[in-house]
Amino acid sequence: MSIGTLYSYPQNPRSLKAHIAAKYVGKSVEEPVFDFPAGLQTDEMKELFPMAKIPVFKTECGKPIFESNAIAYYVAAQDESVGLLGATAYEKALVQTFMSFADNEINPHLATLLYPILGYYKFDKDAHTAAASSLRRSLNALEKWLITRTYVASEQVTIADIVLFCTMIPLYKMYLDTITRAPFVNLNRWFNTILNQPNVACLVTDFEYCEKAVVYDPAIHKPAAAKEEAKPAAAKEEAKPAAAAAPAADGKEKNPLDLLPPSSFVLDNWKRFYSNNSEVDSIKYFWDNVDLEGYSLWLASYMDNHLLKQTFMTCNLINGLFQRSDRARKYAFGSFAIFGEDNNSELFAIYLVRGQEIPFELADTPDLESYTTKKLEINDETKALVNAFLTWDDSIEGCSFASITNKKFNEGKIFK
Ligand SMILES: N[C@@H](CCC(=O)N[C@@H](CS)C(=O)NCC(=O)O)C(=O)O
Repeated sequence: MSIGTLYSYPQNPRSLKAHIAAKYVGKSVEEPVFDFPAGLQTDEMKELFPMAKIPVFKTECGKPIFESNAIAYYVAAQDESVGLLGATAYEKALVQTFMSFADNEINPHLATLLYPILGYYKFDKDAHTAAASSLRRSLNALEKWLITRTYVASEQVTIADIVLFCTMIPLYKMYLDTITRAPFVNLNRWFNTILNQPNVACLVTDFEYCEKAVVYDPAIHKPAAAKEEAKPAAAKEEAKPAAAAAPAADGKEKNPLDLLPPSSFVLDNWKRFYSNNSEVDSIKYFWDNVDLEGYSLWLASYMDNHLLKQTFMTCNLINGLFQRSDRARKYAFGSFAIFGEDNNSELFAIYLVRGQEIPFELADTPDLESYTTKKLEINDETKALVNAFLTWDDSIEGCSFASITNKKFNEGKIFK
């Protein structure tokens, strides 16, 4: 029996919340084909749904409900004995916790990260970086919460799992690729558990985990006309490339880094020297030749060391970063080092980059957002650190990792 009508667009993850809840309570929710936004502009619909966003819901007696969580809640409340609302006062509070968490601690960051790709928002590099960091904090919190729990609020699926799951679908489809999600073992297990619930699996039939994160590219991700209509009014601005690329005489756009004053230090020569000579000779070559006006040195410190497990997995993490940083090879050299041992390790890197900022091509990988980066002022301590990253051997005179870690060097990888 239908308990009401949902108005939305097909495959809207927000509407999915109500459809899943309906499966659990054994009711059905109608969802006729709907012309959005025109369908919300009739006098009747304007009166019922002043916010004019979808999804919206009319109960079988014509009463309006808007906000997708509230719609799903109403559906779940059709049979409280199923337990979707939580059994005790405490569980009910946790249900609220994770519905709010999905809306406030996941969705806004997801929107900042993914909506530019979908053509809904203008890309903003600073906002993107901040959102990636805030999202990681939220994912870390969920990861910890789920160490001892199968579901977020109860011993069984609740509406909180459903809401959080639906909110996270776009992340698992587009952002959390194999390597990025690898540290979130408990969160992944939870997501997969919900995905495979029969009441979910019968509705989410085309889900595929993201293998490689979709990265914003100004040349590809222009706002599409069709999508323009659905996006929030405040976001209706033309997307522009984040890094200003300057037109060259031949009409092709040049990377701003190629327009910097020429440098005496040739990155390719350095990479070749480093590959073909001893580490000790490389240190000498490096400091004899490096031009720290045309280039800068950076320390990158991985922020989620507590999530690092076996060293080979950390190597995969680094390899993934290297793959996704491919277009930065022309402008950067890096040395990555893992310290400590399995389940007790730390990850750091040193980058030499063209210019005085981390190049867009490097910063734009989702991976680098898991690191704090600090420009190195050159003094004896930082020189010793750079030398240690070039030799991976701090027993050599003039090489020392002591300023960043007291753990022993374990394994390293070079980005060149
Ligand atoms: N918090 C609301 C958000 C609804 C929402 O943003 N809907 C989008 C489509 S998924 C929309 O209608 N956007 C059009 C607009 O912002 O004008 C909910 O969860 O229902």
